[in-house]
Amino acid sequence: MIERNKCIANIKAGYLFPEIAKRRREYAAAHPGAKIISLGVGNTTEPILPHINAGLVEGARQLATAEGYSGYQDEGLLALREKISGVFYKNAFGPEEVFISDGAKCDIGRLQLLFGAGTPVAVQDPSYPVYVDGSVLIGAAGGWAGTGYQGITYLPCTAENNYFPDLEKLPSNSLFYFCSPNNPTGAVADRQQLEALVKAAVRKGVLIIFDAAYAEYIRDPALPKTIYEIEGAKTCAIEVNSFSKPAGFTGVRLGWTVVPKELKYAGGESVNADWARIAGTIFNGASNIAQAGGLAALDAEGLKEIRQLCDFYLGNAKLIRETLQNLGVSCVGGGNSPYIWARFPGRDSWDVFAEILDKCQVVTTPGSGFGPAGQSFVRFSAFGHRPDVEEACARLSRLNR
Ligand code: PGU
Repeated sequence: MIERNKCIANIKAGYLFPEIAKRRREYAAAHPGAKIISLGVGNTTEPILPHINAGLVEGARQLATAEGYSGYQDEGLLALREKISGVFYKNAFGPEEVFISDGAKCDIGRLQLLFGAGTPVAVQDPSYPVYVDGSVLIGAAGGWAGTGYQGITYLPCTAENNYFPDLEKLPSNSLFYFCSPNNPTGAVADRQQLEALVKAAVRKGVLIIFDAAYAEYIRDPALPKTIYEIEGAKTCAIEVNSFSKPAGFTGVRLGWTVVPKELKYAGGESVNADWARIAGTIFNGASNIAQAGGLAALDAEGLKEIRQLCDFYLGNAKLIRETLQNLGVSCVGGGNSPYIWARFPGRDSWDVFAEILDKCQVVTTPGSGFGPAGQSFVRFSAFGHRPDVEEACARLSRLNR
């Protein structure tokens, strides 16, 4: 019979979030009637706001008309690509540099096809698990029959280094996943840090995949919302982004990836041209309805709704953070991001997860699931209905008993 892909044999048995869902189900089965509140997976909970929703509805209505009907839209609607460049990048990119996707996660997985097996990969530690699992899955780092996770360079981001990695340790000619505002720590890299990052990447021949999925949660105007605010970034960075967290599109599915024309491989070939080739070959575009919603999200009224929605979740984040601090738990994040990163010194993350579930019936995410430096931490997500978040905060006081 055909052999199994060795890369699948290399990957850890279960993806982090389904594992958490499984533990929640087991707890619920053993404790019938328990009202469990999830501050675990970062999944949006609030209804899509009216103007953006009207865009989605109109997109669907158009499909039923002779004039408005549309079929395949491989590269994404021209108007949406132009609007993304205008709203987020001051028109620094032509539409052929902005690729519409069905979400950031999907593109994070597909982007690895550009580099293939054996590519050295570096990540911030802790980081969103898709960077590491996606790399192992395609045989980057260790290669096809390779060493799996051992081939990945983990760059610790801890309180000691202000959640910014030691760039001296960044391997040359590698792919480096960098997420700001960070999932899970909530840390946001400042301008100086990103300048150092771009400089190091250019010097070492590193390609940065910059994940800006939480950029709209930044409230401090001094903090960069995109890597392209930094000079030189067009020659060393791809940026992925999403409508999921700013517009509540986690279930609608819409994102984008910027691949600048200036970005070149070692041999001088265009990364943009290859990405256009790959996207055109194995991806048939995001839903036309979702794209109509995206267009509405980026006009003046839609941008107001994005701000309103992010402010709501940031309000939750503030409640969670203050509650934890009042309990004497040291934590960071939550000010410019929807995640709070809480430290329980000397404890195992999964034990803390289990204790919070058992005493408070609140689901969190164990920090060790994001990398070795996440040990002893748990992540609290601010995505939840306000009464649930308030109830969860009230229950957290049971941790002291
Ligand atoms: N990038 C980052 C940094 C994320 O945290 C997430 C979702 C995504 C991308 C996915 O964006 P889409 O555009 O919706 O594809 N992180 C959530 C959900 C977990 C998951 O694996 O999807 C989280 O809880 O970390």
